[in-house]
Amino acid sequence: MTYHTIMAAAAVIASRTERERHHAAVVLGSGLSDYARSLPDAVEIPYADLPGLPVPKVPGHGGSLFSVALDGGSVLVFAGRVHAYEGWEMDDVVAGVRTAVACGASRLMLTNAAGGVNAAYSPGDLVIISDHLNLTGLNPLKGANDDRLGPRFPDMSAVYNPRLRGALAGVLADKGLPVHEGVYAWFPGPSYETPAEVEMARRMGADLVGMSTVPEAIAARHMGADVVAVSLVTNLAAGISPTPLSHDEVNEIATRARSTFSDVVDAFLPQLVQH
Ligand code: 8IG
Repeated sequence: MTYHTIMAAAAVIASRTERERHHAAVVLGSGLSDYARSLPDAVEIPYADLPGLPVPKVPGHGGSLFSVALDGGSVLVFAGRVHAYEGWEMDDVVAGVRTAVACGASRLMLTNAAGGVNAAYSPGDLVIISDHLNLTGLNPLKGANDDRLGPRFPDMSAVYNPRLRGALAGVLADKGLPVHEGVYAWFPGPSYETPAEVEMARRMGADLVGMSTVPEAIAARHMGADVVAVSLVTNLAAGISPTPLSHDEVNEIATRARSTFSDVVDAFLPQLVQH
């Protein structure tokens, strides 16, 4: 996705929404896309109408962008993301995030479903990501750097903004939910990890394992946006869980956690916009 394409997509968003800029953006993870349907008076733009945006082929991953006005600003909500394991290029994986930042979104909330490695987590818990381990060998910034987007060697010492993490922790605490923070290890997938791989990740400092989020976080920080990310623990990772992992189990937990997730995002969005 060239600079020109990013700007073209941002121009479509500005004209369709009649909003000159957006202040923040949210990316909804697997099984969490339904949240976008609950937004009042949202303007929907299918990804297919946006230059450079990949159109997800996976059922349940959506494929529309929603624009919504809140007190104090407007937010872009991405319902549907694509993953490297589907065969997409890194450039495609981060196209939405780059477009959002080009629209003015200087704060980004990333959400995902993930496997829990930390034994203190239970399926259904939300975990605020404090840092990540990139175990894929992939990087969305590989290749020629476009200096208009950001620097060649961007700092990654605070990918997940401490103030935004604190604000999100406050929302969880207010709702009486467990407040967890943890390190997210990005694996390429699509097979889940072996127990040995989960044990490796745990010894490296991982609390969560997943197949998304990290490339978007890197691309957003490259462009200077502040990032906050949250994982819904839908399963305990292999070897932590006594039973084999199943995608059905993951979907069932995501369905059950849907209303909690919605309540948390609803409460957090105004803070994300005004931060
Ligand atoms: I949901 O256990 C979900 N996504 N890598 N491992 C990895 N990704 C996941 C997992 C998991 N659960």
